[in-house]
Amino acid sequence: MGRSAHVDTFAHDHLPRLAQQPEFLFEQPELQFPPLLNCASELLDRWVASGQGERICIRAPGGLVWTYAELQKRANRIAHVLVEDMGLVPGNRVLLRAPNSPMLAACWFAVMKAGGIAVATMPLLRAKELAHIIAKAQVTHALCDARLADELQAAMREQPVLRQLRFHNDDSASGLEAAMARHSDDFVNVPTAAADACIFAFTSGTTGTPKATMHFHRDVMAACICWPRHVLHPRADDVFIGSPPLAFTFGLGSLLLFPMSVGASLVLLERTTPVALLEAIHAFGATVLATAPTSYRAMAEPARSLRLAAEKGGSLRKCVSAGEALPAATRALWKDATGIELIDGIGATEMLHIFISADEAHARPGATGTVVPGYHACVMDDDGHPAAVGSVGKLAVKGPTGCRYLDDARQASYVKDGWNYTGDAYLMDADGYFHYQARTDDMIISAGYNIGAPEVEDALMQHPAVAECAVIGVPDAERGQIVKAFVVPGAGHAPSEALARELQEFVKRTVAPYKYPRAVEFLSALPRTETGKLQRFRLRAPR
Ligand code: 3UK
Repeated sequence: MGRSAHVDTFAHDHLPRLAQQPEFLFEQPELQFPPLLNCASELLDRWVASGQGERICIRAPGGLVWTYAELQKRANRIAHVLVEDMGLVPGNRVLLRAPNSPMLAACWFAVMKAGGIAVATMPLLRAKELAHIIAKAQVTHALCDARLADELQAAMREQPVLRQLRFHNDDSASGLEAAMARHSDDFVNVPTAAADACIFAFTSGTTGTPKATMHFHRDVMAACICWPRHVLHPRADDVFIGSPPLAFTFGLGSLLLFPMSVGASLVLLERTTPVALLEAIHAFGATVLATAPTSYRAMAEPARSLRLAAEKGGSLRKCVSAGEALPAATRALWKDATGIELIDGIGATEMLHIFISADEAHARPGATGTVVPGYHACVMDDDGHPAAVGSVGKLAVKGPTGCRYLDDARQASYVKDGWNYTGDAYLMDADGYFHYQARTDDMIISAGYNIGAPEVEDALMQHPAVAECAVIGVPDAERGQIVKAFVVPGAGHAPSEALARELQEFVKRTVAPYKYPRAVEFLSALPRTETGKLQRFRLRAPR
């Protein structure tokens, strides 16, 4: 490993002990990284240096178009502001707060160039959550969209460790844009080590307090190599679009890093409701779409008349689903509406990106896919031994990326014997396809039967009256737990006793009858995180 370029050694000083780290595997030639590596040089500067700086990099609504050279100049100017005006030294943590936007991308690369550590945050976070992040990561600097100033300023008052803050989207003399104008658009990147931390990604926190995961420059590059090269197969003429925030590593990879790793272009959208996203796909001629399963479900009907797919005269050629289990019903619905077979992939903040997936030619309904080259995956029994083919156990993975929690006792439950345990119950079939069952703590055990909530949800979603649904186990004196379904009725369907009974009978006819929801409750919406993930714990809480 190269000598660290970090002057502020906070990240290094807070790595999990070596014995508690996962095993890292670099089995392929393209994963042999040099000792010095700065991911901004690889993903951004490389294109300009090779004479391709005029390629289009970022587009956004309102007609904004930045070439690779233009993005580089902005990132360079911001890097100067960070170092010369704000006193950043390599290894400092820089909080980023903005909706998906070109300036957020420029700020992210500026932090990489200056050798800092980017701590991107979800736009909807409040002062309390921001204060937790600032304290945990000991954030010293922040670059923030002026429209999101209030909550950050409130958090800063509580956490004086954050000393330096600049706003962009700000016309004032003290704003970031004015400061950028005073600096050169050339910048010599800090020669970071491949094993220097460059991002702290906070988990989306569907349970417990959010954890910070640490990733290195080499991890970023490994993520750009493994899944994109072996499963997504992006092209230089692709136009990427999607909804996940860049603060979520699904969004960071799929909407910024992966397109730039092949010199493609990307569209950054602030508004990504199903209708807005569909309009943008059309308006920008997007070819690769990344979003969550619920979003595909909501877009399917309106997409039908739009003929989005390249084969039907549109532009779209690849659709990626991640973040939550993809119900077979949603895969079928999207295929029927658009003609496009979804590319499902399971990733995790701890692993940086996707490690099990299947491309459109190898997709199998009900399975996430096979292990992504570069990674190893195994379903383990309760003793930490590989489970028999076809039996349910805990998913364990290892590869070039892995879990490093910042100062967190939960490291010992995610990493055991060198394997990363994602917290998911899976089975592997004889063909090496991995089938998602549930989160390990979401398996429902009712009268001795193991029932995975997603299987019941999938059955319910095949009923035309169901827009969205979620299934949990609730305590029951007689059966231990019973299956309970929360259902959001679709347009034109009103909640009623009769509808509840009809749904129960429908599930009994679709899957083994013992799995049917003995309780049904209607809701107008399901509780979700900003990353689109269902918050089952909020359904479990007595209301
Ligand atoms: C669940 C899935 C079944 C699973 C993520 C792609 O979701 C991401 O990261 P998070 O840390 O959550 C991880 C957990 O989410 N999950 C994600 N994708 C799938 N379950 N099928 C899927 N396709 O429980 C996993 O352990 O928020 C996804 C890329 C980067 C990411 N960070």
